[in-house]
Amino acid sequence: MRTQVVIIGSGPSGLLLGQLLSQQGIETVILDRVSKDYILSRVRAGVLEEGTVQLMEKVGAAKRLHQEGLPHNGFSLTFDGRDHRIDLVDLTSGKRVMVYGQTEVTHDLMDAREAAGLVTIYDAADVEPHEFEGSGPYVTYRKDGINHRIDCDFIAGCDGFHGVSRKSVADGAIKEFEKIYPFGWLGILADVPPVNHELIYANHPRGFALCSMRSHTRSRYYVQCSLEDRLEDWSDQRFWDEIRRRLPDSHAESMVIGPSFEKSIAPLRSFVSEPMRFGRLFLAGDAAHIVPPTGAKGLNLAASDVHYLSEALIEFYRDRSDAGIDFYSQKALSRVWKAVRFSWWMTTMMHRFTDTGDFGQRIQEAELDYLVQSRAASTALAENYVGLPY
Ligand code: RFL
Ligand code: PHB
Repeated sequence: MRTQVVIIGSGPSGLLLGQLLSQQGIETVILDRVSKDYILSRVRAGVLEEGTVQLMEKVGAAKRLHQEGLPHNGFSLTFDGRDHRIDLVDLTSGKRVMVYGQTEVTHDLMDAREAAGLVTIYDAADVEPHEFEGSGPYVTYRKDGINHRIDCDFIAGCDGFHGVSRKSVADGAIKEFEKIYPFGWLGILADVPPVNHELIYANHPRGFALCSMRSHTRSRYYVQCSLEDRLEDWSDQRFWDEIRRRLPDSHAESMVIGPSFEKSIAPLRSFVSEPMRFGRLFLAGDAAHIVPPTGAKGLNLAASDVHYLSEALIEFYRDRSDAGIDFYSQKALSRVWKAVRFSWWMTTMMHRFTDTGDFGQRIQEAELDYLVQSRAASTALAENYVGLPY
């Protein structure tokens, strides 16, 4: 088989790239090692920047997002018994975010791809990119016991942090930057109405907590937990008791509780690999970088990466120019590092650290106090949260 661009990974970055390219007549094949149902069972991000929403509109996959998504004009920061609202619209002259689950984004993009009759091969085993440093790259994989090869012009590695694309690059050609945080997030989904109409990010002596949502009847809640914790340690009752302790009384008292139907623990890390291009192989999304979820940036960075990458590839096919692809890595990384910085800062400000001592604790308190007193500091937070311009 031959195509123009092989996309490894059918997560949001791969699917969005596929739509952006096919709209311009560029042929793609998407390969994923797992099934469609498995991808749709993963519960992940929930907050979309306006730029991400606009990309969904551009590829004609935003109908349901506009029907069911919840526009949010602000969120709360609670700490030291205080409840401070960050008014995104006021602080950013009219910008807001959209609460709409990544699972739904993925679903809508899969539907758009299917409607356009484009090829996605699920359950593709042993996917491997080859010869991307030369002019004739190809990808091999195995499906139902049969070996396949797809020749192509370019390979897009959209296969997440554990994918094969980044690992295929020669050791000396890549530089990795990493920070592991000494805690994780325990998250649940439950069909109970959200405790507040906007998100609450809570800093508490017992640890961070986040109250988010998927709809008016479905809540997504998280608590900071130890990396040693196992899911069996966390009954629903323990979770509800713990999150209520970490919220101001008014919210704790009004929180509706009920059985969870999803529960998982995620470790927190910051990670960037440079560059994001190796000859005819490009990395995008979590394949190239990971941010802790505190700033709600992971999915949004995946979207901005594929925006830059699609523009570069479209320019290549339309103008026969390498300028865009030569500049892709630098352009994407410049936005990536700003989101990495913001996510690290939000994480540092909102979590309990056992390793920074009393000094670190006082610095955190001063940071929060400054943030709520200074419009300039609140504006910097709001500007990053709604997403820096592309
Ligand atoms: P994905 O979604 O991981 O998709 C990669 C796809 O590649 C496939 N794959 C392979 N296919 C073929 N061969 C191989 N060898 C392969 N290896 C992997 C996988 O099966 C998969 O289908 O990466 P992508 O597309 O780059 O998307 C990135 C986002 O998923 C991620 O950044 C976000 O979920 C992060 N994130 C959040 N981001 C936000 O913007 N806002 C949020 O509110 C937010 N909340 C979160 C989050 C991540 C979380 N976790 C998972 C820690 C909350 C949580 C709890
Ligand atoms: C979510 O709804 O899953 C969510 C929201 C905001 C975050 C992280 C996750 O910062």
